[in-house]
Amino acid sequence: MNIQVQDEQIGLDTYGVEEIVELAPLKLPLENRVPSVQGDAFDLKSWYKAWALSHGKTGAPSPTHLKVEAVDEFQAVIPWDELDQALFLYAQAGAKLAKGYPIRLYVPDGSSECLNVKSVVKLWFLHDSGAAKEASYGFKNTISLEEITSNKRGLS
Ligand SMILES: Nc1nc2c(c(=O)[nH]1)N[C@H]1C(S)=C(S)[C@@H](COP(=O)(O)O)O[C@H]1N2
Ligand SMILES: [Mo]
Repeated sequence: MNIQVQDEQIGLDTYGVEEIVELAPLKLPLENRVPSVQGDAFDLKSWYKAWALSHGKTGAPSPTHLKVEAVDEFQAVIPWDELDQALFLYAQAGAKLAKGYPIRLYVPDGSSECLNVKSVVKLWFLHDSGAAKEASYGFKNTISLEEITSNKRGLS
């Protein structure tokens, strides 16, 4: 199963699990940051930097949010500030994930456990300083457009 990664300032790529893991500069046991769950994980923010670099982008501004979408259309939009400890679980006991395949997001210092999105297949790195300052999550089309874009821009 493929994972799509997009950033308007960098590009759009499609990776398999092995490819996305290969790009990661910081791999670590998930339990280092999420003591209750074991597995192999990689750090989100250093992955993003490495990905930007792979496109020749060094001094690009940080995203404002990460949006993830899962196979079941569950999605979350999370402010960049909540993601310092965020990581993706990609294997457990040397095997692909039985629950959460292809990769699962964990946000240890996030505002809710509901942000630990399973079966992530799309990552959008957003640059939208007007977007919500609080994380949101839910099934696609139940999360309102207002929640995603927030601050009621463009309505007047
Ligand atoms: N893809 C996907 N990820 C998801 C959900 C979901 O419905 N679909 N539910 C979220 C919610 S609301 C919670 S509380 C946790 C539950 O994680 P668990 O299944 O490991 O208990 O997963 C989150 N990740
Ligand atoms: Mo939840």
